[in-house]
Amino acid sequence: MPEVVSNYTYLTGRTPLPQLWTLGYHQSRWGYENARDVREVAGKFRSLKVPCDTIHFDLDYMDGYRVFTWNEADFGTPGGLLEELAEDGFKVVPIIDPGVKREPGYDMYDEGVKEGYFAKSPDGEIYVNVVWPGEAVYPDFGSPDVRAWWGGRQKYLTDLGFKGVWNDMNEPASFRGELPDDIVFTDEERPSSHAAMHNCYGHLMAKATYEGMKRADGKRPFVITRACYAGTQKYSTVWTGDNQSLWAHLGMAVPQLCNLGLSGFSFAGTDVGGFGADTTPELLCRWVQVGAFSPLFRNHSPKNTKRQEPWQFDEETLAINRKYIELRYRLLPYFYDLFFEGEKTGYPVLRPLVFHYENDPETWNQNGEFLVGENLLVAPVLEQGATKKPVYLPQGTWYDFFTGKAYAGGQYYLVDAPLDVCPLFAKEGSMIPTYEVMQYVGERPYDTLKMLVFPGDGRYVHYRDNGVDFAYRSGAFHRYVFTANGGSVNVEIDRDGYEKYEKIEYIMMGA
Ligand code: NBV
Repeated sequence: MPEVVSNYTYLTGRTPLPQLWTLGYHQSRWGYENARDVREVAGKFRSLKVPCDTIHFDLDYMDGYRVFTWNEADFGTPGGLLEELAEDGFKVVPIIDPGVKREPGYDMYDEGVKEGYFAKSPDGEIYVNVVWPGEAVYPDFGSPDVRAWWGGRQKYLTDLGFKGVWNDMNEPASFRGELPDDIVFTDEERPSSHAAMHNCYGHLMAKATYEGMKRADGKRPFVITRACYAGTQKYSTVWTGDNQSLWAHLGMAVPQLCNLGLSGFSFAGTDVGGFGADTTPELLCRWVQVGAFSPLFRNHSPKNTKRQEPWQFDEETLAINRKYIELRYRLLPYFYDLFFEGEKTGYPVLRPLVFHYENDPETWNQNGEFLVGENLLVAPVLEQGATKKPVYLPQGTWYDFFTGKAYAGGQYYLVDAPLDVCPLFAKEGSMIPTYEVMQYVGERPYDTLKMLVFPGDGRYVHYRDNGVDFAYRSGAFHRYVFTANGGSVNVEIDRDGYEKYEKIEYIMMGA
């Protein structure tokens, strides 16, 4: 199976190493309607000491839902709020939909009409449907010129201070019926049709966005897209769209993310807490436990539902959210190493058990647990009211990550899982790199690496770079190789292209 995934991603492309902050916690809500609201949310994260790197701006930050504009009436001076949030370590990611408001005098519309950048009806008229801004037209992303134009617009966002882009509604969605099959789109240099281009519309929008972001700030672009195609992993992360705050949808999150991983989408996530309908304290606690191990870790919900930031319920819910978000921040170097490896091998960060144990039929249908890399096995509680979890551990010895208790693999266990426990196991011989908890990536330098060393012999390669740009591709990184043998650990530096840690601590795990 690893070979198949490796070959498939060789053909369609691999998820590139992201910026480190994108692996932290993201808070979103379609319902942050003004600067005051956003400031309050940001302030709560810092005062309650719940780590958070990213806040997402949904539709309301735009002026009348016109893409590449800013709503000054509710969000103040363009970019001012972003600067303020940046001082507190927050990165902001705005939503951008493909539909451009049909409005003479609006620069995006005027430019696109002048240059012939919008899809047309067979009679040659620009095709109009309805989305958030009302009547809207659709950029023809199959054309390289349109992608270059759209890509160039990302500079407007980075100049304001935005750090990534969230592409939504790019199926493309429409409110006044489906786009007819014969709408004329372009396929590179050739005229084509909606019927032929529909499935790759989101892919091409993400490609335009990625390339534009890369040109705009030279950093590793952070793009999220709702619609995608084979290969979109080269440009963008994905989320699983509008789930509901239902236990059944939490249950689906595990196979969805495993399947996305096997399909090359290493950087994927679900809306933590569930998007539609009201979440509950218990559901949010169990979802944050899955989210903490999902490559993309974002809590998101819409207007007219109960708010679901970590503090919206009781002290216990807040404490459980904090515990798992903090655990995620501790595990950041482990996730980052997996992304670095994945860029070379195509192996996903989050994997089904069968990925590594394909000869063990017991792993074939395990939809209730998953691996993060080869060394961590996560067995989240996915059922309402459950405080025990049946866990299958594959061959070898596994160690409870929290208590150090050893379990012989190749069998099932019924383990205790009260609300604040997500059963988590480390494989024998594994070494897990961790950082101290910070409130956001870069709050202080990561100068100490804490290696958790589980009993057994093993080898682990740890990677370190500036976490931001493409310098690593010309060798600006550090690589440490750890070997555990008979109870002692040895470290060698096999690539010396970046700053060293000041200190490496070893924490011997196991009961
Ligand atoms: O932009 C509003 C929402 C967004 O919050 C959600 O994440 C997307 O999947 N968007 C869909 C459009 C409206 C959906 C009802």
